[in-house]
Amino acid sequence: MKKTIDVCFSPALFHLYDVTDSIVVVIDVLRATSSMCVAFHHGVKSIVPVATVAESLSYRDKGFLVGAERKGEMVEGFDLGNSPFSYMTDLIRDRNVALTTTNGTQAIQTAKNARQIAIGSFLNITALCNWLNTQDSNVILLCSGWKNAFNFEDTLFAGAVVKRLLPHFSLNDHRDAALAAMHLFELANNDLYAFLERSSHRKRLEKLHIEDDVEFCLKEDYTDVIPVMVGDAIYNLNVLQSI
Ligand code: 3SL
Repeated sequence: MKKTIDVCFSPALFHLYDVTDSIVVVIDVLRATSSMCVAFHHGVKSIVPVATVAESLSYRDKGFLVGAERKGEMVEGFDLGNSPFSYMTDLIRDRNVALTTTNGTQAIQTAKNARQIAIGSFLNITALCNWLNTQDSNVILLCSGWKNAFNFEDTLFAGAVVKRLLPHFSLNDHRDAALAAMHLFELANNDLYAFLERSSHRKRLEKLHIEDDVEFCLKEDYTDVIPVMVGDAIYNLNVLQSI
């Protein structure tokens, strides 16, 4: 039987999905899962996604670097925020990081009952899709959205993955989300950045003068890392497999 691929537009809808036999790919293109991909590309050892700022800070005593984003900005007193550019540094090599962000790390928590959790972004799309193809498992693409609401950028990425995987996977006959995401991606494909011009999060980040982050996060294949959750932390699968 063909494996299935499905899309969940928001963590608030996630209870409708049967995740126990699925790999759940958590998506927060702007910017949490993009920054995680960059961090693993630059040698971070692990990332523990946590819900609250206080929880993240508590990891400092355990020797972790601590990261926190709220309202798009790094929380004062933390080592790291949520810009992919802040993870392009040797300072994170072989370090454990605790991170909380507004939606991305919360979505990862939401997916905790999945058979496996992987982290997706345009920055690792080809490596991720190649890996998903080789796995004997259904796939659910979980969009982090914004505070439980739909957003464009995560849906566009989900659509890009569906388009790539569809020849090898079948769609859930009872749901339209995967097809809708793919159609949206096809509509936007020529210029994702322009397509997102009026989108809520691009506007939010524009106000913070971080359009560069948006442009960067829409680039395909910056890295071949596949971050996966093991226990409470995320690791680079390529590193785990080489041990
Ligand atoms: O929502 C999140 O988790 C963040 O990625 C939001 S932001 O891009 O850092 O504002």
